[in-house]
Amino acid sequence: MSSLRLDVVTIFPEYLSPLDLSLIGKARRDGLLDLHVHDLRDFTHDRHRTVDDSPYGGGAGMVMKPGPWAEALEHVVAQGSAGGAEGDGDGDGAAAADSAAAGARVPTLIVPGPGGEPFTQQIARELADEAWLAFACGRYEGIDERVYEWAGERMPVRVLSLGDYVLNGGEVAVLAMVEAVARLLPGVIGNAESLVEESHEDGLLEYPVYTKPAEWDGRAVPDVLLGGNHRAIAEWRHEQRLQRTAERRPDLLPPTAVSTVLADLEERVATPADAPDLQILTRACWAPEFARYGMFSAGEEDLETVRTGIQEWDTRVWRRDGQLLASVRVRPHPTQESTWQIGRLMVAPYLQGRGLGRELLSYAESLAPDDVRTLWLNTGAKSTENLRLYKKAGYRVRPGEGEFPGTVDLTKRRSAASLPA
Ligand code: JD8
Repeated sequence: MSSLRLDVVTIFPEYLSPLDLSLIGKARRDGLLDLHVHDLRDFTHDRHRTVDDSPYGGGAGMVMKPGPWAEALEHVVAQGSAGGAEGDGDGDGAAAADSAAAGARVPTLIVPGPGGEPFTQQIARELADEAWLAFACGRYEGIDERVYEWAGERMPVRVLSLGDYVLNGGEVAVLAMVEAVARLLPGVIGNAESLVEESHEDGLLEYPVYTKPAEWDGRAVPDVLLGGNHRAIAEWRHEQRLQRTAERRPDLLPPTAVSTVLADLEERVATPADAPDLQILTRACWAPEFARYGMFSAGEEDLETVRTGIQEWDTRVWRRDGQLLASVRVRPHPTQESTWQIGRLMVAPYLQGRGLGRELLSYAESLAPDDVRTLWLNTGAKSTENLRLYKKAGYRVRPGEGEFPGTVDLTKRRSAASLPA
């Protein structure tokens, strides 16, 4: 198992001592991580070991001198690539051989700075694939700009920011970046499995976690977690992750999950002009049915039939930027008294699984006139997702074949609550 070599240059070497602790400390002892900390002042030649001077052009504070930085980085490159005879000179006595950065002639230099590219989990993954990283911890008002140019002529340089707030130096950022990178290395985190479902790993925030006791301070653990139904637990956790991300970090939501509510879309009563788009949405939504049953039913409707449907049903369409994303149609059941027929509940495939279907159904139910007592649906006998959604919404499958071959009818008594007072 190859080890990642890390060199950190700073005027506060003790600031990095937290990396001796916990999993990162263990990873170093297990040889998974080869960390070397260098004191920038060791690369000065004056009695006061000066690393800073006043800024050209005036202004507050001091700027870090280029000379010591160049010497320090030359030392790092020399030690790391050769694994230097006398060891790597950082006094940790690590044998020369194992400190050579396997296969890398020069390190990738990371310079933390408030103006840098935002550091993210994606960048952490990229850096974890490297063999050798060097970190330059600035202080004062920053490092003389010529050091960035000088280094860029010798090695890859990335200026990274920990976040949109100001720190006094780069050390805290290096601590965070080293931890975020090192924990992705094989063997550092006990069960790598737990890495999978983490925040930012797949873009969503993590789900809430609970442990014993099941009742604490009169507060219960969600039942679904106690039920042992792993599929239900996984669904609940995914829903929690979506909700939390939508609430706290909508910017992280994948486009598919943005605005998973009808209210964000433009709703209209369909007209024959909507027929072409409705035909497309219907075919897209019925394709899985075709795969399942080899029958296409609604998906086979030609444009004229779709237009007829628009005239015979109260068809609602939801668009965003003109794109048809959802539709449902309703009408009084032609043969069953005070029964409200709901049909063609459709959500664009890439938006499915986000609760829009449930919203469409309850909206279609809300359109029922006051005299309606029964709500009626029809779906494929093997359409597991649709059947799960409808049963979850309180519908019961009617015995026998449904209105069309291979389908079932489902009904639900209209709840007193939804009836007018
Ligand atoms: C490196 C010097 C201090 C910054 C004058 C305050 C990262 N997210 C972040 N915020 N701040 C830093 C950071 C700050 C640093 C240095 C990183 C080196 N300072 C300077 C400019 C304004 N002082 C950071 N990553």
